[in-house]
Amino acid sequence: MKTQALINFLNTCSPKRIAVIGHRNADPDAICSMYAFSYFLKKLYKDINVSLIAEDVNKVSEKIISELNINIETNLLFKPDVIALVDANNLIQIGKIKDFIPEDVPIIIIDHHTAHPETDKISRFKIIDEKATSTSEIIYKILKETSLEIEPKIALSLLIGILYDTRRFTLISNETFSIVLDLLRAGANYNKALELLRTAMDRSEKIARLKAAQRAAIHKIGDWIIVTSHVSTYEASACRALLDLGADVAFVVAEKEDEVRISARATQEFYEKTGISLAKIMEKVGQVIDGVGGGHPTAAGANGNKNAEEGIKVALKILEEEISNPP
Ligand SMILES: [Mn+2]
Repeated sequence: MKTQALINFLNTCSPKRIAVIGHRNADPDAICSMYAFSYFLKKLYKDINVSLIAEDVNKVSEKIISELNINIETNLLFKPDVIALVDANNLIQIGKIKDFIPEDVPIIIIDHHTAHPETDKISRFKIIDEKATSTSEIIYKILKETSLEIEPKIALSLLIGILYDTRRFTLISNETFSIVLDLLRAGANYNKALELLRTAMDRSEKIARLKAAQRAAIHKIGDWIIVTSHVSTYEASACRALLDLGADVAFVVAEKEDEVRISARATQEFYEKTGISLAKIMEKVGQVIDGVGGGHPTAAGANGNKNAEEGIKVALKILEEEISNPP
């Protein structure tokens, strides 16, 4: 981890005010890593003013924010000396806040998603670790390398971020358990973390998942079952539901007025056997739908504003080519 370089860079900005910005529909990893990063900044600089900002947050994050008493603002209220994008690596992901970012403010990026072509263009400093299971894990390492004490509340929030992004320890790296053990020793309460992540599924989410199944189109490519569908919202949840039903890869479109969102999920087995990364596919799909795409090898998405059908066609075409011509 380039922690010392990060500190050196921050020092050159002599920051008094820092904006820590997460992606739209901020999930618990985004919220918890932003929160732990603000703790790091406050330890580093006395009297610093740190704002945590996300255009909106998802349902489970709402519960965490109120339980842990984290203050999240929905837009920039002042001109910061530095902007830190956390759990995001490009400006499209932060939604409307993008339009309020002053051009002359340096941006740093701390993230674990597959790097996006925009990442280098917009950032003056970055820590990108695609192998990290979560951005929370990266922040943990930053705190460790600075030998800062991790307070129980910070340990709990990092544990929540890790639990969420690893889907409760299904997508782990070898290191994850030792990090978690350290967080438990620092005072994180595992049962509390699990409890905060538990949410009842909305009726509308259940309906979206059922509709996605009802409208599913099944494409058999090689030995694989690829499923495409569409809903008006909850496209990521619908993708996961289709995987549970037996799809190896699922693409679900959510379209409303001038907005197109496409979510993509693949099983771990699909990725291991084919080496095909959905992040790369969705990057191309993002261009087709006049927006941006990316993510992880088995979980990715794209946001844009047109050509939803064309986007799906392109995704299927790339999959077909890559499956029939393995590298
Ligand atoms: Mn994350």
